[in-house]
Amino acid sequence: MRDTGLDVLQRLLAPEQFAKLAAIDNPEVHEFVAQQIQLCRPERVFVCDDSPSDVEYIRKAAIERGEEIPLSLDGHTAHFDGYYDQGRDKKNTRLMVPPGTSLGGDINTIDQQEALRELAGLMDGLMQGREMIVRFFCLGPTHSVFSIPCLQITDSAYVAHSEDLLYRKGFQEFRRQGPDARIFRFIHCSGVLSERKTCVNVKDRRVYIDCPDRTVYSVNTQYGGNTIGLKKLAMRLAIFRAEQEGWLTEHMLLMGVRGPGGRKTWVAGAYPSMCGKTSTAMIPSETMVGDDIAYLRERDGSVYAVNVEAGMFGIIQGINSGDDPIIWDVLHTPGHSLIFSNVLIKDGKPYWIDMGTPLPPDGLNHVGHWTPGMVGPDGKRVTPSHANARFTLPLRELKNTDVEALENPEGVLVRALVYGGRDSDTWVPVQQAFGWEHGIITKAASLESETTAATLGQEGVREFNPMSNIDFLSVPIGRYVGMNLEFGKTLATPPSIFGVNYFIRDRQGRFLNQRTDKVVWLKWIELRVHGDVKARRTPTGLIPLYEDLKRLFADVLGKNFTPSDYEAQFTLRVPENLTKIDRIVKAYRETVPDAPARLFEVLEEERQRLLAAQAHLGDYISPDRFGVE
Ligand code: SPV
Ligand code: MN
Repeated sequence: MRDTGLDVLQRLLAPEQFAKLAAIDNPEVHEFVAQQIQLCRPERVFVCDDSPSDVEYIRKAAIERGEEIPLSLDGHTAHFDGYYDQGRDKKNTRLMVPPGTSLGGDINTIDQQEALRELAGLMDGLMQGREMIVRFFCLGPTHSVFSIPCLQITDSAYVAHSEDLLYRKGFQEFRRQGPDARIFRFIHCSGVLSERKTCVNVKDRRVYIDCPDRTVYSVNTQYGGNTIGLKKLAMRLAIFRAEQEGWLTEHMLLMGVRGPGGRKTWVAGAYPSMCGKTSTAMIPSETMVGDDIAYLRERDGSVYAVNVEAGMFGIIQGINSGDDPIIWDVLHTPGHSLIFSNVLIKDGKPYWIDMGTPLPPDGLNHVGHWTPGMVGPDGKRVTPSHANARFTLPLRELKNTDVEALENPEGVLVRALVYGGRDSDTWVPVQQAFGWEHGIITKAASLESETTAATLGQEGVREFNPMSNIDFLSVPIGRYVGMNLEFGKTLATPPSIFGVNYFIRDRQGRFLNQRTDKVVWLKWIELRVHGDVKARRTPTGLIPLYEDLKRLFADVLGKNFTPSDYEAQFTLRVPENLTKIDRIVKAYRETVPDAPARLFEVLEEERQRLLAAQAHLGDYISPDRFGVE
C-alpha cells in the first residue's frame, strides 16, 4: 500500500514536530507538506502550533539567521530585500491554466503542466541545509462564514514572522475544521541567499498561482508582496473562489466614519497601491478595520465585510509625526514586534524619506553601506530608503483600530463603496454614482491610476485598473465586472458608490487639495448615505453643495473653504472626462473580450450626458451650473 502523507511525515520529521501535524485531522495538509519536503529537501522541519514558544522561536530565528536585524527599540527589527527585489514582480507572476486557456490580455498566465515542470526544476533541493517552517493561519476572523484556513510553508523566518504580525493564527482553526477545511496552500522558497540574506537568483523569481488547486508557489524572492502567501497571493485564490460562490474579494480598506449624534457608518474603499488607501483608513478622527483587502458578502439584502488581515504592511515613505500621529507613535514604541523593511538604519534607528526629521549622512540600507549620491548596480541613484520601504505591524497596536469590529465574525455592514485613483486632471475630488450599476461601471470598472513604486517598472504612467484589482485578478476582467454588477442586483439595500480623487491638479500642475482634505470627502459621503445633505446632479455623478463643504471644512479641519476653492476643485472638466471614456471603452473593447454589454451602454449614456452639457455650457462647467436635488 502507498504511504500516506502522514507516514512520510512520521519518517521525515522529528517526533515533536510530527506530533503537531498529526494533531490536525486533514490528509490534504499531510500530503501537501510531505510533497514539499520531498521536493525541497530541507535539513529539518519546524511546525508552528501557535504556542507562544513556537511563535517566539520564529521571531528569534529571523534574527539569528540574519534575515532581520534588531534595532534599538525592544522588539523592532529591520529586514532588507535585494536591490532587484523591491516590489511585486508582475512579469513573473502568473496564473496556472489548462492548455489553450486565456484569461484576457491583462492577466498573465502559464500552462499548468509547464509551470509544474519549471517549478519542479527550480525547487528541487532548494531548501537543502535550511529549515522548512510550516504555519497555519486564518484569512478573515475565525469561526466565521468568511474564514479561510491557510497553510504556509516557507524557508524564510522573516516571511513566517511577518505573517504572525499580519494574520490571525490558524492552528486551532485547522484542528476545528478537520478534514472539511477548504484550505489555501502556499509554498515559498527563498532560493540562494547572499551574505546579506537577500535572494541572489532573482532572474529565476517565479510566483505561480494555481486557482483550481488552491495553491501558490513563490520562488527566489523575499519581497513581501511576492512571498507573504496570505496577502496578494491568496487574493487571487479568493477572487477565483468568490466568483464561483457569488461574493467579492476586493482590494479595499474598511473604516468607520463618524457622523452626527455618535453615528458610525462603515465604508469600504478601493485604491490602487500608493493612492491613499492606508492614509484614508488611518484618518485619525475615524476608526479603522482594515487597510488593504476585504471580503464582501450579502446577508439579508445588505453587504457585510471583513478585513481579511489583522496587520498592516504599510508604506513608510512620507510617514511623519504631524500627518500620521498614530502610526508614528507605534513606530516609536518599544515592546512589541515590528518589522521595518528597506529603510535606512543608523545606530540602531530606522530612517526614511520624508519622515520630517533630518536623515543621517550615511547608514545601512538595501544596497549595503549607503552614502549620498551613490549609484546602484543599474546606474540609478540610490535613495536613502526605498520608495516602497514598508513597516509591518499588528493592527491592534494602532489606537484607531476598532478591534471589536475587526474580530467580529459577522463582519460590518457596509453603506458606501469608494473608488479612487491617482488622477491629475479628470475626476472631481468626490462624487456619488447614480446607483449600483452606474457606480460599478463608471467609477469602479473605469478606475485608472498613474503608476507608483509599489510594482517594479516605470512610475507616472496612467494605467487602467478596474476596482484597483487589475494586478490580482484570477478571472477574466469582463467576468469580474459582471460579477460585481450581479452582486448588486441581489441587494435590497446596496451600498452607495462614490468616486474620489485626492490628486486633482490645476492647469499649472499644482495639487488643488491638501492631504488632510480627504476627511471632508469621507464626512460628506457619510452624510449622503443617510440622506442628510443634498447634491448637484452633473453628467458624471452627484457632487456636494458649496455650503455643505464650507461647513464640513470649518467643523472638521478648521479651514476656510472658499467659493473659488469649490469652483477650482469641482468644475466639471468635460474634455478630460470624454477622453477618459474613450480610453476606457478602448481598453474594454481591445483587451476584454467578455466585457458585459451594459458596460458600453452605460459609458455611452455618460458620454451623451457630457456632450449635451458641453453644447449648453462649454468645456469647463462651474459646479453652480448644475441643479440641486
Ligand atoms: C500593494 O502593493 O497593494 C500592497 C503591498 O498592499 S503588496 O503586498 O506588495 O501588494
Ligand atoms: Mn495593496
